[in-house]
Amino acid sequence: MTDTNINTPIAPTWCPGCFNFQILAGIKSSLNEEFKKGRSKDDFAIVSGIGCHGKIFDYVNLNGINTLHGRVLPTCLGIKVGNPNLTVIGFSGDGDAYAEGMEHLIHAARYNSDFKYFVHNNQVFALTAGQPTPTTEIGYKDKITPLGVKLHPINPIKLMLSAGATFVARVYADKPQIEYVFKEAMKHKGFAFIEILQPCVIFHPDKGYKERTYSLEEEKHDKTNFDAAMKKADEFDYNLAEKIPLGIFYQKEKTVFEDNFPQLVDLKKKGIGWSSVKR
Ligand SMILES: Cc1ncc(C[n+]2csc(CCOP(=O)(O)OP(=O)(O)O)c2C)c(N)n1
Repeated sequence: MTDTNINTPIAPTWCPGCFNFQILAGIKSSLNEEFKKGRSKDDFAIVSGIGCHGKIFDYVNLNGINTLHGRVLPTCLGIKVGNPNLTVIGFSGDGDAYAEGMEHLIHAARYNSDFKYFVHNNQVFALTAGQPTPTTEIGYKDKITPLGVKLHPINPIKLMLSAGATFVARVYADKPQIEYVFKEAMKHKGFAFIEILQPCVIFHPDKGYKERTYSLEEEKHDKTNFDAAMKKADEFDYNLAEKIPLGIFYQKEKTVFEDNFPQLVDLKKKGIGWSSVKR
């Protein structure tokens, strides 16, 4: 019988009310939807970094690697190159993705390897008690920044668009939004960058963001239009903003990294690593 039980006996140690619970619930139900299509646990590998987000690795019973801080993307790439038939999913925090792992992020967009990458962006290094990250808003104060953050945050959506990413999305840490974007990302052949706006109930609670969000899909945003995507990315600069667009900013087809290597194309044809379903 195909093993599809992704629960683990480990009790989550996230804070009560942490929005990582929403992300976990969305990821689990999305994986269960994949299993209904006949796929099994052997078809997936997950990678997480170091931080509160990284604990997701302990709560989803799939193979993978809880890797070094900032090294989720090269680990995903390594797994994908080792077996291109695996569906590889990476999880990072904003510190993990945009500070320690920044150099990998740009190249991941450029490589377009066929894996999915979720960034739990709570705008702080949460596990180490709330230090500012590259997406913390100006004025944020903590013990190591008593005068407040002075630097302007980076804009990861614009960065990913500029670096050539083929799937660029942002959602809020709500289970249904995770399910929506997971489904869309799974359909995409190539690197999928998904930023999740994730309030940290202790160090960076929602600063009125949720009520300012709106859906790009409902606004009939053309996700094939690069210039329109850039314009939408500009609407929220990670400081206080009028409106925060959510959904898929941009999507396009481009050669997948693995398809540049005949030996990997051959492995794909043989379908090694798929327990039940061939693509
Ligand atoms: C190379 C390295 N630098 C720093 C640390 C210390 N460290 C552990 S967790 C963490 C914060 C992680 O923040 P983020 O990636 O935003 O994840 P979050 O805890 O917010 O989910 C840091 C700085 C480390 N483990 N390794």
